[in-house]
Amino acid sequence: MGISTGLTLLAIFASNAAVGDLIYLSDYLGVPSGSAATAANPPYTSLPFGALPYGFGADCPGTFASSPIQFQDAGSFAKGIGEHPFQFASKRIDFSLAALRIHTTRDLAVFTARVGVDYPTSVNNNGGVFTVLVDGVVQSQVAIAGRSSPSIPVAISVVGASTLSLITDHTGQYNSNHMCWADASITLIGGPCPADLTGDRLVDDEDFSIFAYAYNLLDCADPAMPSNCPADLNRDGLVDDADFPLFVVPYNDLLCP
Ligand SMILES: [Ca+2]
Ligand SMILES: [Ca+2]
Repeated sequence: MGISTGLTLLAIFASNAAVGDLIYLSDYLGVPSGSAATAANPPYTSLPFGALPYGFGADCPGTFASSPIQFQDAGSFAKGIGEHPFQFASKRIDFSLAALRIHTTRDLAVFTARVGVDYPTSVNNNGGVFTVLVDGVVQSQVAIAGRSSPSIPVAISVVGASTLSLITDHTGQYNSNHMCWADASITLIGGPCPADLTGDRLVDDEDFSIFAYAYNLLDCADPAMPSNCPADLNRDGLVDDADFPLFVVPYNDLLCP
């Protein structure tokens, strides 16, 4: 079920991408908000090293709990990712930033989250280490002793990076150990660049060929049209002569603002 759900989420996200200042990574686990993940969901995420495909929560603590993430010192959070390391010691989600980048017209800048152990669904001798990798290099490592320990904010640059990995390892009791990345998100910088149809912040020949393909199809309702009809730059349902100047001016400039 993961792929179709992911595409639905993607369509919702893509329509909002140009106006938002951040994206929530829980929208890319490929399961509905409030649900525990039951399968790996490429292309946004993968579960490497033989990680078991469950125990990840979208906007919830993970595993079977559907309640919001809640830290004793910081209240509850509408968005976030829960990881349940369970007896297998380590949970890891790899986000493909390249895959995410195609669906925003701005630059991915900084990963931010508040890490802690979910208070209602964990016990006090749960706890562990939260590790953030960018392109396989450790950028942050934070230990939380248990659900009564203060939550801690993390902020890591992902500018120009390909992969963001969120790893939890339990050091305490593993049963009901719900280690959470509350508000896990990536802030966006730079101006919107809708003529960049490939998400690489350049408006070049690659974008031109995508635009030309859409221009020949004309109608956004054509089944062959790319999802969400990105070449329809004035959003009137057609890719036609009205869109052409909106494409060709940034094409001449090459660089996004
Ligand atoms: Ca481009
Ligand atoms: Ca149009």
